[in-house]
Amino acid sequence: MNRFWCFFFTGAAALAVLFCIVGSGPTYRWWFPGPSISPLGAQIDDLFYLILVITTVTFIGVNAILGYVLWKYGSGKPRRSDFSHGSHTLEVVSSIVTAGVLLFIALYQMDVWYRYRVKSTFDREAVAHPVAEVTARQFEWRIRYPGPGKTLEDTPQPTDLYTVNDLHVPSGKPVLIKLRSEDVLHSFFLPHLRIKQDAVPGLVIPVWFQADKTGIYDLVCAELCGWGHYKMRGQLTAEREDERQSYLKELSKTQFDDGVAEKEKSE
Ligand SMILES: [Cu+2]
Repeated sequence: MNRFWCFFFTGAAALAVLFCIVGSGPTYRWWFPGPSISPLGAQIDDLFYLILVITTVTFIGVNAILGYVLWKYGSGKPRRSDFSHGSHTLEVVSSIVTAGVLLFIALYQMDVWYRYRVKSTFDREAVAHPVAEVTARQFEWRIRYPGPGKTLEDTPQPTDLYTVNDLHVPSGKPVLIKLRSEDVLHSFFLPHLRIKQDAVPGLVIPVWFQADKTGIYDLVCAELCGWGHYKMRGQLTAEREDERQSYLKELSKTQFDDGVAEKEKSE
């Protein structure tokens, strides 16, 4: 019975590791919805796995020591505890090692951070022609596209096209959206691309990404923004440029339809 706590704590830690291994496998996919479809996302995954390896090794190491101590002192006759000031050397070594690991991660991730966040590194073409303005509000994504052949302006234009919860972007090249919020904090999250950016009231935040595979992907809100947070489920449609153009044309037809059939107009 005295060794119960040893089994309890090491067992719980082993179960946690086991769940993570099984859950991350292709059967359950608790972590990522498949491999990243964006080149930057793949780099972000590499960082994620690097940090995961470091934390897993630390986790297993710490629990092994805990298990050993519980095993060693968890049996035998109860005895008086030793009084100890601790070990100065051990504290210095563990502080330096921890600082070293953190410093390494901080430096190692800078390249990815730089590409993702520093405006001067953004693709020039994408910056010059943002595909859309995405405005988060309780509880939907409002999307404003520039009219055909137009460039997105900061303020709404009569030729702009509007839709909700469906963001169409061309695949295979970097695109930029302008992210805003109308009310509270939201978070623009494209899990398949590993893109996540807070939408902050009062700010217009440029977000760039590149979907290399055509398809329909999740666009969700990753910030608990009110009772209807769960309803902010949109989609990202990555398609060929010509498909996107015909989508916009269709959208424009619907939006500017005055209810009079074409035939009647010409009469
Ligand atoms: Cu939200």
